[in-house]
Amino acid sequence: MASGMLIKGQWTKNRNDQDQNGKFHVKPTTFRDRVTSDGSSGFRAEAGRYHLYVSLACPWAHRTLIMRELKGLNHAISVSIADPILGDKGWSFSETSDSSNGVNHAQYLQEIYVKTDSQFTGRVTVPVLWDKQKQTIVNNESREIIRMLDVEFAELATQKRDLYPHELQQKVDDAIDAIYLPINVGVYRAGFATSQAAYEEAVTELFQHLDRWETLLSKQRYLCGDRLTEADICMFATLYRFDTVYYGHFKCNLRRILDYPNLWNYLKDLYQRPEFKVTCNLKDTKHSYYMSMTEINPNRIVPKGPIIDLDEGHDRDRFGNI
Ligand SMILES: N[C@@H](CCC(=O)N[C@@H](CS)C(=O)NCC(=O)O)C(=O)O
Repeated sequence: MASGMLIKGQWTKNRNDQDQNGKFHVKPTTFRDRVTSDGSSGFRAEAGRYHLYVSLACPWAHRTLIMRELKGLNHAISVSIADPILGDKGWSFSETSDSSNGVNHAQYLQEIYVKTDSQFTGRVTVPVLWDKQKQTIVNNESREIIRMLDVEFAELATQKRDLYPHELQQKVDDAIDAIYLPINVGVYRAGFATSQAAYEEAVTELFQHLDRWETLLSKQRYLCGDRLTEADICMFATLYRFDTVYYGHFKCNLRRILDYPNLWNYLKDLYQRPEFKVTCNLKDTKHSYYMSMTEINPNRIVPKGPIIDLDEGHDRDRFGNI
């Protein structure tokens, strides 16, 4: 993805995400403050104070939307959805305007970053958690945002489920770590590789890890056992896009998720829950990837297929219905 970046607060189109060996790297995100339930961090969890900037195409942003639904935090945290296609100036809000909900009246996401730090240097990414009170970005790292929504906003949540249960915390953190580089980033490492060797390394590792989770999911319903956790949200966002986008567009084509009985049924199981389904938009996702990333799809043709049905029955109730 080479839409551009900010350098000292100025938008530039010069950007390179690959090293000299053609390997794609993700640079760490910059805004890492935390909302806390007691306000000790300077950001207290309060209804109406925070806003999320997301794209429906983006798997990282998707995590935050799912968590917001699962916790029943829609009343507490508002959302702006970016236009599907990542343009020359990055994510924009022309169609589903940010001004319509009166938060920042921003046309481009980059304005939010510059408002927070006029000298900002880095990629302008979704998701973003914005503090309407302090007029600043709190955090732009999905893994940390979902943890805050889950744990720190718990008192505001209308759904009292805990996706980071005490007895599973280490397991959840380990699972999120374990899937991050080979799977969540792995699809991008394959898709954005600019050398054969870098591509093959990424794709081999990706499928080795999918194979391992396939085996595990033959014995248990969820990644960390018999309870839905944050780790499942992180896995879901990648699996959901796999057969439709990553298989073709990113050449992750050793197998489809459809070819893995357990991963496929696990994906359908999660997708069919209303809190997941309402956050899903495959049409926008597909258009976004195929039309934004012109360096790997220069003619911007969006494939018609594949024909897959995430609503067909699944077999995961065999593990018990939790
Ligand atoms: N590590 C970040 C990654 C976020 C990210 O890479 N988002 C992509 C969309 S999928 C983005 O906004 N890209 C814009 C760009 O790179 O210019 C997170 O998990 O929140």
